[in-house]
Amino acid sequence: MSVDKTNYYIDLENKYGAHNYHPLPVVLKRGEGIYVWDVNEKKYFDFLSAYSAVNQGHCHPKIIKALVDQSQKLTLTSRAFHNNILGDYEKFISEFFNYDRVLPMNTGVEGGETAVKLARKWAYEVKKVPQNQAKIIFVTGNFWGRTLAAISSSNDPASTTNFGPFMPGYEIIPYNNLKALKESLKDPNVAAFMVEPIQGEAGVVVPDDNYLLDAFNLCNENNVLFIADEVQTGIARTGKMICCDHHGFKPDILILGKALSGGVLPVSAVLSSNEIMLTIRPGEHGSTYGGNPLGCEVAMAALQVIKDENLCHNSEIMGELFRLKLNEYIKTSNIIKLVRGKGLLNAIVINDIEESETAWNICLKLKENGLLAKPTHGNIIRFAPPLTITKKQIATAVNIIIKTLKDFEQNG
Ligand code: IF1
Repeated sequence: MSVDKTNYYIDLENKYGAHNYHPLPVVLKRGEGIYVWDVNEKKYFDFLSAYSAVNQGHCHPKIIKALVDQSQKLTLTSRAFHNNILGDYEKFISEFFNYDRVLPMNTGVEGGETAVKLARKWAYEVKKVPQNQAKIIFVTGNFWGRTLAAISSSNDPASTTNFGPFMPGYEIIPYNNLKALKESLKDPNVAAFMVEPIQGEAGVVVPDDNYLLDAFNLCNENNVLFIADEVQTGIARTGKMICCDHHGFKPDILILGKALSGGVLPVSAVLSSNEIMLTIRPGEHGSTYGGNPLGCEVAMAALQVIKDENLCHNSEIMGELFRLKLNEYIKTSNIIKLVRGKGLLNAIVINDIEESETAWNICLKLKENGLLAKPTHGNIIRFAPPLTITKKQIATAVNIIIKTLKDFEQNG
């Protein structure tokens, strides 16, 4: 029996790393498809998918092949020079999502920053909003990253406390509230409305069916850009290629990240029209790694896998099966209030106060039983496996979840 090195690795992180996370006490060393293994070779269902970054499954062979092949040719040129990959990628992804153009970045939050800068540029140069008066509307419960521009739009003290002062020109209105949006759109200086179609971090909060399309139409009527942050909901996670596809409209600006590279390396993208995208001219925005040949090849392979393996459809039907099975259990549960989500972005809401440790303790028990998930807030647990999961695997995973919840109800 080999020595359990879990604590060795955790202690190193505690001693030498910033304490900016509170991970579950598990140390992973291998991932393949929907499974991960810890340093003791214990196997787990991964029901977080690195927050929906490994939609295609861990270490997908076609994405890894794209990485390895390109890594031995050319990894980074910077944008000071052209290369033989970027143009093909820009054509591929623009056509894939039916937009005129793409601005390639790296992390999701850089995508959000890019979208905010594009909206402001468009406001001053196309909508003719007076200088430095452009306003961006966000909603309560939003999460689009950790930069100062991102947290300036947050109403979560965990994101904002002692990080001020904050970005001006923002307004925060209630999510899923068209009346509030209509009121805020009366201001002629509004450049854009930025929203997640489903709020991930807030706890997989699904708005009313009509909310997104009505909000999009209100923006259109008021010459305001609709920015969809699909960093977490995009790339087939909710059963459609992007979540807005459930509602039959195309956002003016689309932000993608995470699974755009299948969890292999950071790739994000902002897609939009010529009118909006060309307001940014040479030297006005970018990033050292933005659009690097390695990331482009990986992203094209990652998107192709979504299509080739029909992962939108699989996400939709496996998500329905997951919610069906859990709703069966909920009828007799006194610990779970409800399950909610779309496709394979789901969460259970625990019948307990927000500050309770219940969700965390349930996740510890799930880990013991071979399934990894993490609470989003005190009483909500998100379940988001890779989209390659099969019916049989869903059934096994749901049995683990229900067994764990039943044991928890009886023994705490
Ligand atoms: C962490 C949360 C999820 C996002 C949406 C942009 C970004 C994210 C809708 C920024 C990132 C990540 C960040 C990661 C954990 C995870 C997360 F819990 F933080 F909120 F998924 F819900 N838009 N979400 O969800 O993308 O810059 O990170 O690439 O910070 O621990 P990023």
